[in-house]
Amino acid sequence: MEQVFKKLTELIKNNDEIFLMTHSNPDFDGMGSAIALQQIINKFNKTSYIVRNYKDNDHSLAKAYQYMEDEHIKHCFIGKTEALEAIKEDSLLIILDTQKEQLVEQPQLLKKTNNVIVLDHHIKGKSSIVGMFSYINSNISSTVELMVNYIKYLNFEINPLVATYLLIGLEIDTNSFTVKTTDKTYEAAAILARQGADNVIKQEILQEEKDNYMRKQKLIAKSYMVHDNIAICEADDDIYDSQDLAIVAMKLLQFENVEASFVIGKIKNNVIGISARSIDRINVEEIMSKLGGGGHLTEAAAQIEGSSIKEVSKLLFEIIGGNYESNIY
Ligand SMILES: [Mn+2]
Repeated sequence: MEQVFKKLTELIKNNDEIFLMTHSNPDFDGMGSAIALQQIINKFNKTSYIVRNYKDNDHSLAKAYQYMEDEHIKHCFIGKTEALEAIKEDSLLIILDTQKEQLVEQPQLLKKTNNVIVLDHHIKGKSSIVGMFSYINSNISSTVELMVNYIKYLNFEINPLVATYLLIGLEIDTNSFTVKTTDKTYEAAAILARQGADNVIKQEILQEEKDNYMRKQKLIAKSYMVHDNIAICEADDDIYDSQDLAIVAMKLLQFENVEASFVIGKIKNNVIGISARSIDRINVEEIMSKLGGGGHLTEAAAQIEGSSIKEVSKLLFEIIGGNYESNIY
């Protein structure tokens, strides 16, 4: 990884204007990493912008942005339309926590510059962005883990609040240190704790509105088992946040005998989302890719336009139906 960090540092130092972008519907792994990287870039006295969709209303991230304002932590966001106007041909664009063009916050930015760096921890797919420099390692738990190693390499002191965001990202991506967690992941957590990551602020940020919690509980109650080891939940007709579907899918893994979970719900008026999770024996990435989605062995998702929840459930059953055992190894 040292070579990667050397090269990354060199590229940052050689560019005066840098754009940072993660996937749309950002989480603390992608956005936390972008915020941390911006802090590093500030240290090198370079200008950088984090591409942000101001229409996003993720409750926890909104709290995180507010804390940054309150604590006067230097940061610089740019709207996804403004970024299109601001980026120049020779600007450096760093993509974090995804490598798929269709998943980034503003795909059109990729057409504006050829100076693209991709830093990601998802399995390399066929349609990955071709950057001038990429580091994609699916053996690490999260983009945060990569970022913490970079911080360590630079001997950089990160703001305790940002360390807190990184810890949240690490916890979310590893489902609280249960998936993809290695000794290095715990080491990253230890570094963040040493840099002042605050467990009280972490809890405050992750606290949610009771109504929202109850909505998810209802979905859990609606779930049923298939093949004795797969939990499926078909949501009602309300529109859900895709992250909430993911949280429910994750929760379902906590129940006895559940080896994989699929949560199907409306995420936009004519878009059905499926969030899939597994404890390891069932490859949900394989299943979701058959529905046009993707992800990891243990966490994946798909979005289907112009279908109903029932129709999507049927499609899922066609895949996991009779020969679902082929997905077990
Ligand atoms: Mn991630």
